[in-house]
Amino acid sequence: MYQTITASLVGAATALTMLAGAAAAQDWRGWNIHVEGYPNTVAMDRFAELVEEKTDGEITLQMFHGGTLGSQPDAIEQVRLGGLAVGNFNLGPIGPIVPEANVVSLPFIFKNVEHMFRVLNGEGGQMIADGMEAKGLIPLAWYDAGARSFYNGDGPIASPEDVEGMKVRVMNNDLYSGMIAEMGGNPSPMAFAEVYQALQTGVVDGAENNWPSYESTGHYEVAPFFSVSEHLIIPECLCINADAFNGLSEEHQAAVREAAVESAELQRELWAEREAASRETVEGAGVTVNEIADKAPFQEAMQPVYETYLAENPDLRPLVELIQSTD
Ligand code: GTR
Repeated sequence: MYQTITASLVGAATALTMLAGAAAAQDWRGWNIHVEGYPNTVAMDRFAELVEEKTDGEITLQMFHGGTLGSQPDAIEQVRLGGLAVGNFNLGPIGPIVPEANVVSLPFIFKNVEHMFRVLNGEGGQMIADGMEAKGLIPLAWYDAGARSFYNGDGPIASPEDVEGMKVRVMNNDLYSGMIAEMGGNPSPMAFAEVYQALQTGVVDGAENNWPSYESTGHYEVAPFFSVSEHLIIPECLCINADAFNGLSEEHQAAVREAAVESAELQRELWAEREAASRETVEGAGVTVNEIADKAPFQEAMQPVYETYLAENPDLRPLVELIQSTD
């Protein structure tokens, strides 16, 4: 009898310990759109390792790469709602949900990538992060995504007039559709995964992206003219569901944030290398690179895009001006 009671007490205690353990341990799932070896993929895997290490295995993260868990707009919703814990997102498709974050999708708003990071590290970055958190997403760190330029199959784009009548794939965001329409082109919002085939079959005539994505997707094979317009410099985030993050202990919050910052440092290093390597790869494959000496006509053509954005978001004028006046 005595033994039976002891045994069941021990059993109950074990079950309780297991339960407590289960409540503390967290198994996260993460989304990423890119292929193996891409800087963001490597950096998100590193984030997963670091989170596990720094929380002594109390938080684990399983990463799903290549967009296997869905398109980017869907994945953003999933992280907002908590179906997924984390994701590496471009701020382009976050813009339609978070007006403050949409400011980075104004063409030519940043002078270069360094300027973008200076803004993100200051008050402007805080305003963007606060806007995102209010919509359920916390940006733990910022990734580099370089500058985006136009590419197509028919010949170089040297001036906005060359875009006239062209069907151009853009990410889902009205600002990008406006950007193409202002040059007389036909914007075609479409998921990243569909672009190769759309270019190949002529559903679109062109698209726009940075060097690494132009190369990793093979778009250069079907759109071999790359015109260096650098019309958009859009940051990316390592984003987490706000409730998941705010529900962590202070120690775990610090550990996860540290892991994200280290992951971003790695991403930016790898990004610099990959930008150069991708350019070399596509040039080696016969891509014609058209440097655009004078970008002023493109910048002027974008004025109506700014006017529409500011008319729809008058309260964000200070943020636009803050970015424009940041050195
Ligand atoms: C890439 C970016 C992806 C995705 C893609 C696109 O540069 O890293 O997150 O936004 O562009 O054009 O859809």
